[in-house]
Amino acid sequence: KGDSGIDPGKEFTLASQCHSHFLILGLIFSRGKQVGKKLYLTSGKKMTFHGVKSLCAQFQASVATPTNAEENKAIQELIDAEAFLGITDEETEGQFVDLTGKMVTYQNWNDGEPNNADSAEHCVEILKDGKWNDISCSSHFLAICEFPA
Ligand code: NAG
Repeated sequence: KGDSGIDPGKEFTLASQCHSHFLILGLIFSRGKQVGKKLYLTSGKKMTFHGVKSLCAQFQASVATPTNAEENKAIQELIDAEAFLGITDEETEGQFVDLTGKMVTYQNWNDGEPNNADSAEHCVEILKDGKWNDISCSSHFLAICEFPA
């Protein structure tokens, strides 16, 4: 131990563990965008809603859930294809909630949506123009995770 009372070996281990977490984030997520207090990271890969949820959960993150026009725009600018949002009406048809079960106040539905086509659309995709469409949770769209920045 030095004068500071801190074991330099321990300090080094903590610092490198911290850096290795960022390295792993960089291997999984190809692009990111920060807006206000949120950081959105995308893997650039398409997967089912279940897949996106588990990917994000592995990093203690949630699925991208825009709560205002600025956040919605940030997500739109991040993607080059449709992506899942962290919003579903799986529990009660027509009641769209975030992954904590809270009713979503900000919504940006495309004209005529949500229409629950074939009575089988309980997830939400953001289209390239930023508008939302309800869609099957087992379809494949880009994964975007949301981190509190
Ligand atoms: C369909 C969409 C549906 C949407 C409709 C709007 C799929 C599988 N289905 O193509 O969600 O409500 O267009 O016209 O993308």
